[in-house]
Amino acid sequence: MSISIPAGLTELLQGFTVEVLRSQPGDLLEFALQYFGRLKAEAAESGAGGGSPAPGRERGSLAPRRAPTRGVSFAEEPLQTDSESGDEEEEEFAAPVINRFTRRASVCAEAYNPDEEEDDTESRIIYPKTDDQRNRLQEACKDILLFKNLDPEQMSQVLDAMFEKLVEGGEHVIDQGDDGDNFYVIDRGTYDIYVKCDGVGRCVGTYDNRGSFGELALMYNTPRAATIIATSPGAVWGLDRVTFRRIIVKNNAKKRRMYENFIQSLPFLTSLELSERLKVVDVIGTKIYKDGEQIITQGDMADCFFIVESGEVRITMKRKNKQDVEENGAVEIARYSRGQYFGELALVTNKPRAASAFALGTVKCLVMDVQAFERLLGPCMEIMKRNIANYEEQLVALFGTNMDIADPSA
Ligand code: 1OR
Ligand code: 1OR
Repeated sequence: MSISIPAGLTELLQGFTVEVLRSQPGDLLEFALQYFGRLKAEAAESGAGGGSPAPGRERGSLAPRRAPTRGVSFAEEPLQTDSESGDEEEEEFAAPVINRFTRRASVCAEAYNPDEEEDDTESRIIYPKTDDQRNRLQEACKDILLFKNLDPEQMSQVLDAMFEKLVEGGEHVIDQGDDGDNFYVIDRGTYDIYVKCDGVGRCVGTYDNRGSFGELALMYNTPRAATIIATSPGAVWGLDRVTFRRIIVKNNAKKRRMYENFIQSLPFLTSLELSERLKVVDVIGTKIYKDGEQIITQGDMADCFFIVESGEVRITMKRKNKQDVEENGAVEIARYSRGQYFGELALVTNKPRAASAFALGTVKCLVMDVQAFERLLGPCMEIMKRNIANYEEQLVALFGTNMDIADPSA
């Protein structure tokens, strides 16, 4: 016997369940009456005719989508005043919460006041994991920059809430224009990033067995900015939107308070608008290196960019002789301290690291991944390329030869 499940039933009940878990109402029946009553009213208002929510592959129509810029910047948006907070409550209540099962349901584009968010232990999401899963998850999350500033308790809540999703080659993990449901950390597999330009999708980058994606729609309440397609069988770890906002977005507000002034003071970012600089803060992670620790290895493939927050960084370079055998030792070619950057060259030229970097004393760096670098620092490229041109001059002065780097003016 086959039972047919009405379209939208799963999303409807899951949305409700998540809202109950989040709000922990005293009177469940009363809460349900209000929840579904409001859902019905919203549906009627938006012309959906009061039917059940749209099924999975359709964009839901129950909650209005705000302008994409909504909620982009905490610093620019004042915190809720008392007179506004009533609206805020209604809105939060009205919009069904996105979870991993409702991929294309409408986004609850709530204004977010990180300081007022309750740390409600009972609404935590926990996916039990095998030892193997936990080990792989920990390994995959080790270098995720968005997790770098979390305290151990926040990190353990994030790990608990993550769930494994297997993907097939050719599968779209994210489609541009959709509403955001989850943030993803790559466990394994390769993925292409496509961005539509005049309606035509163009591959603008790839992920190779590491990294993360899907944070933008959740951070800024915007539609998905790119399509992510698996180019091999693989697996990703998902983190639901509610947990992401409760922990990562809240943490980003703290990061903005910590780094806003520092980021404003960096000369090489002068070409960026204020809001773009704040987005830089949102994606950076901080890494601390012990005295003598290697930060970059010459010849490695590159996937991130560094800004020195404190301490000193030594840049050294080895040269190869005519037989392609390494010459003895490396030469120190530069030192960087607070406010200076390094590790941009390989990202700009798409070549291996041209030099190595080591910590002199304890060093703290702000680190940005290559996708964020390309997405956010385009306007700063002229300044960086001018500096790269200087490297070439200094290379000639030091070694009496030119270095094999791309034409910086290209
Ligand atoms: P999202 O939630 O918008 C798609 O869903 C994800 O793709 C996005 O978050 C990012 O995590 C990821 N531009 C926009 N999104 C990108 C980009 C990107 N790269 C990765 N994502 N650009 C490519 C930079 C290499 C800029 C293209 C113009
Ligand atoms: P990367 O991604 O290649 C090593 O990783 C980083 O060292 C490099 O980016 C630059 O940020 C930094 N030539 C090449 N890279 C340099 C140089 C440099 N100085 C710093 N880096 N030269 C020295 C100029 C003072 C010219 C060669 C001697």
